[in-house]
Amino acid sequence: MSALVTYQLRGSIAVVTIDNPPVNAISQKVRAELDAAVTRLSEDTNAVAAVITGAGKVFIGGADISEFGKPPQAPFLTEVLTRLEDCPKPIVAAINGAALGGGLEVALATHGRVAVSSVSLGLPEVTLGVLPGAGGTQRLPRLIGTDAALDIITTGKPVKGDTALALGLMDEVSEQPDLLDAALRLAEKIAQAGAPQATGLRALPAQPANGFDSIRSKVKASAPGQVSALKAIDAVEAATKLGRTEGLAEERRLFLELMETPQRAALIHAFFSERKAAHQPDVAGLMPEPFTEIGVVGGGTMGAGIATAALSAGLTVTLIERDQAAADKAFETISGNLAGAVKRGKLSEEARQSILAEKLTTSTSYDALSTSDILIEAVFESMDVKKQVFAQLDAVAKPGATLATNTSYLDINEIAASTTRPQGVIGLHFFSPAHVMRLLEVVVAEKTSPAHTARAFALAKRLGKIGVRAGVCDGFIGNRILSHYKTATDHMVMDGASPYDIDAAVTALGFAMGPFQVSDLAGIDIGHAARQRRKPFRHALERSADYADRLFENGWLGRKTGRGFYIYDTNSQKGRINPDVLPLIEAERKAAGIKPRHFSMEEIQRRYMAAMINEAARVLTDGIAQRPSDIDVVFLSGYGFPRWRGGPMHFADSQGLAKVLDDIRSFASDDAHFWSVAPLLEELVANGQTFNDLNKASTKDTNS
Ligand code: T1G
Repeated sequence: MSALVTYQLRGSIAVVTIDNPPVNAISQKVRAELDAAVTRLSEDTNAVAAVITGAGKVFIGGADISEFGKPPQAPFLTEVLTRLEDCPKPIVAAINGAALGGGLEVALATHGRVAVSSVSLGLPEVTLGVLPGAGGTQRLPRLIGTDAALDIITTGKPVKGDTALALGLMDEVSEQPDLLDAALRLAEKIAQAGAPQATGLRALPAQPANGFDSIRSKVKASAPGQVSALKAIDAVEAATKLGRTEGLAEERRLFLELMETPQRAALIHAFFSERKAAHQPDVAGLMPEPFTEIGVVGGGTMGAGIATAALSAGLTVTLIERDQAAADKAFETISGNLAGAVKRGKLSEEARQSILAEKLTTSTSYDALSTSDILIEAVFESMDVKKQVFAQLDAVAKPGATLATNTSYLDINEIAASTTRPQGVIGLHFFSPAHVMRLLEVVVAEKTSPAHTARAFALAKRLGKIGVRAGVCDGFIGNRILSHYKTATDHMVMDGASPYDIDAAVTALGFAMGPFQVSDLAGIDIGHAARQRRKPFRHALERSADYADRLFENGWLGRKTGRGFYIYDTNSQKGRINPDVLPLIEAERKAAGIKPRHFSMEEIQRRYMAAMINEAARVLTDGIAQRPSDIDVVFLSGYGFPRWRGGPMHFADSQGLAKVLDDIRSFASDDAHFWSVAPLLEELVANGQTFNDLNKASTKDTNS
């Protein structure tokens, strides 16, 4: 078995390299070999110090998450790092790439740290439902202070090497190829100064400036329902009261408690599901055609957002509009989007200026797209308009170019058939704002070739988005399922539930917003248009629930008009209940001859989730989604589903599919929407299977 940790003397300094592709994750074998390397160092009479570094582009990507949920195996990282820290010879970390979770904890246990300025350093454990469990909550506050440590630990957000230097987390920043030499020099210097100081044995860190409880309140507000960050605060508080040994023991206790929570299982499921979504059986191993130039047709909100996303990823963009005024307006929108990135510290002002000067071209002529590698149309949602645009793209695009539509529901097979190159036509369904939302539904049409599919997923990764493959149908994955739980919501309103109780019930599940708050945000006119469009296809059993059309007719379109289901005064983001809505709904119920009844919060939640899961099961059966976890990824990254619940399919498994099926059957007694149960759901329950069983089967066939 090849070594995962090598030990090589450079003069009198041992270079210890962790080489466990693809991210040097700390598996049991890595822990054991790192432990052995530290022992070897302390016994090696030819060595006065050591430098630890990572092979490849990552320093250490953390503990091996695939070991989570399995019985812990010695040696435990906490103990390995205490022995490392107590080594009588200094050990310096040469941080060549991302140092995350246990990776940063290894660096914290060393006696000196040198990093490349561009690397990410962080403790993302709370985003996985756990906490830094190998000394991070004890050493980081001792090194950079309690407040700065709490910010890094409770947000899970990484910092770059240069910020780490300013915080005192790094001793030096050095660029490749000098990084190792800089670390060797630092190791030499510390060795000459005598016995190295163990960070974990420094004085107790101070209390946070505003006390731990103020941090707890902030965390509760920012991640309602999630427990990991709160327990991480408890571990840091222990660091301010206990010495290293007791503090590490408390940290371990809290870590193991979190390891057992359903939230940890859900968050790890989300982590791996996002990566699994990129595994496509028909494109495995295909090298996507390279791309550098993106063409965008349409400079409205979506087109400008897509252009912004591509520009922010370093790609060149040519955007065309129907006339110069519209092209200029698109330019201004993109400039404003990039200014937002500057404000958020994601981009420097000079980078913004150079992007606008060198990377963005606007034009009113299709000929300007003749060199684009990927052309994306984001024009009005009308099949005739799309076909006209694709006819023009087909005429000017270079051979091998990918022609993509951003449509959210139109039939892409029909659009492809209107071109001479259907194999190059694909759907790229961005979510608004396109330069912010991580989800990208990659809609693969019947004739789309694997090469263009592979390129679309490479584009998603390049844009920092999560690509999820979808088949062609009305609404693809997310919006198709949304239309069903929205119908169930409408039926509850007509039968007596208040929109405000429904919003409260859905946010109590952990969603950032309820359906009516979303409706106000997106615009009640959007919902109205969707209802008009779907009316001809409305299932005979669907009841008309057009109460929202009454708001539309009153001109109450939501935030954009300051009034919808809620009233938005200038200084109130949240909005207050619009008192005219309930009387309007009561009139609709009366006209329909409905005697309203009460809906408890629990029943609202069960109906909402049952409708979502039922349609999601149909989406799987129809082959619109490849696997249940892909549906989870769609809802986690595009629809505000609480990440610590893992997505609708993981949630269904955790509730028990038999219970979900019982719910659907019981709701069918008063709501025809539940009359058609998804056959897959009945089949899984009959076979005692879960959606995750389908995920495992899918992974087997895509790990090719
Ligand atoms: N463990 C196991 N597998 C991992 C992994 C990890 N830590 N990180 C990534 N992978 C897999 C991933 O599933 C994918 O597999 C492949 O590696 C490439 O990943 C004790 C307890 C390091 C920034 O949260 O953020 O330490 O799909 O596509 O874009 O306190 O991976 O190819 O089969 O993401 O180059 C904390 C998680 C763990 C970091 C590289 N660490 N990883 O990004 O590659 S908990 C993290 C990342 C912990 C300690 C606690 C990123 C990356 P496949 P990728 P990338």
